[in-house]
Amino acid sequence: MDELKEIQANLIEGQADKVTELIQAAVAKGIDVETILNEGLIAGMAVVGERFKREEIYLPEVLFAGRAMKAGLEILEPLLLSAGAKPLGKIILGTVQGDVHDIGKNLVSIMLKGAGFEVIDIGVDVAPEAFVDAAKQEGAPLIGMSALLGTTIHCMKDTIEALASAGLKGQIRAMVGGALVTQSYADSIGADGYAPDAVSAVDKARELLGLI
Ligand code: B12
Repeated sequence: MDELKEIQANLIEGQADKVTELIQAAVAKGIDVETILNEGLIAGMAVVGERFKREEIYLPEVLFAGRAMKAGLEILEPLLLSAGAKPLGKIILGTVQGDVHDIGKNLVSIMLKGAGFEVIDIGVDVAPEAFVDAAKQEGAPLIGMSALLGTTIHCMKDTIEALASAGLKGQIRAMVGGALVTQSYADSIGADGYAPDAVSAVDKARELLGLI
C-alpha cells in the first residue's frame, strides 16, 4: 500500500508533522490500525535501527526518526487500546540513580512500544527500590535499566540485589543496557539479559518473557 510506504519513508526522514498527517489520513481511510503500526512505523524504525547499527546514519537522524515515531504512536496508541490489541507484556524502564542520560532509554522505550510491549517509563535518576516498587505495583515481569556513567553503572547491581532482597529475583527479570554496559558486565552482576541497542532490546525482551 502506497500510504504505508509513504509513512515509512517520512519516518525514516524524521518528518514528524508529515507522519502525523499521513497517519491521520490512513486512519480516516479505514486502513487497519495494526497494519499502520507494523507496516508503517515499525518497519520504518527497523530501517533506521539497522542503518544506525551500520553507521550509515548518526544520532541526529535517529532522534528525528524517534520523534516522528513518537508523534505517530500518539495517534495510534489510543486506537490500538480501544481495538483491544493485547500488549505483549509490561516493562518498567528507567535510567539508574545519579544518571540523567535518557536518549538511549527513550529509543529503547519507543522500539519496545512499537513492538507491542506496554512500557512504564519511570524516568531518570531512579533509585533501586523505586524500580522494585514500580515493578511490584504494576505487576511487571521485566525491568529495563539504562546507565551511561562509570559512576552510576553499579546502581544496576544494587537494583538486582534489591530484587533479590525482596524475594523477587527470577520472578521479575532485569535487562540492562547503556553505552558502558557489556554482556560480561551484565553476567557479572547477575542480570537476566543485556542488549547493545534498541533494536536488539526488543528481541531480548521477547526472549526474557518467553515470547520466542
Ligand atoms: C548526550 C550526552 C549527555 C547529555 C544527556 C542528555 C539526555 N537527555 O540524555 C547531558 C549533556 C545532560 C550529559 C551530561 C553528563 N554527561 Co554525558 N554524554 C552524552 C553523550 C554525548 C551521548 C549519550 C547518548 O545519548 N548516546 C546516544 C544513545 C542513543 O546511546 P546510548 O545511550 O548508549 O543507548 C543505546 C544503547 O546503549 C542501548 N541502551 C541504552 N539504554 C538501554 C537500556 C536497556 C534496558 C537496553 C537493553 C539497552 C539500552 O540502546 C540505545 C539505543 O541503541 C555521551 C557520549 C557518548 N558517545 O555516549 C556522553 C557521556 C555518556 N557523558 C559523560 C559524562 C561524564 C557526563 C557528565 C558527568 C558531564 C559533567 N561533567 O557534567 C554529565 C552527567 C549528568 C548525569 N548526572 O547524568 C561521559 C561518561 C563517561 C563515563 N565513562 O562515565 C560520556 C561517555 C562522554 C565522555 N566521553 O566523557 N551528557
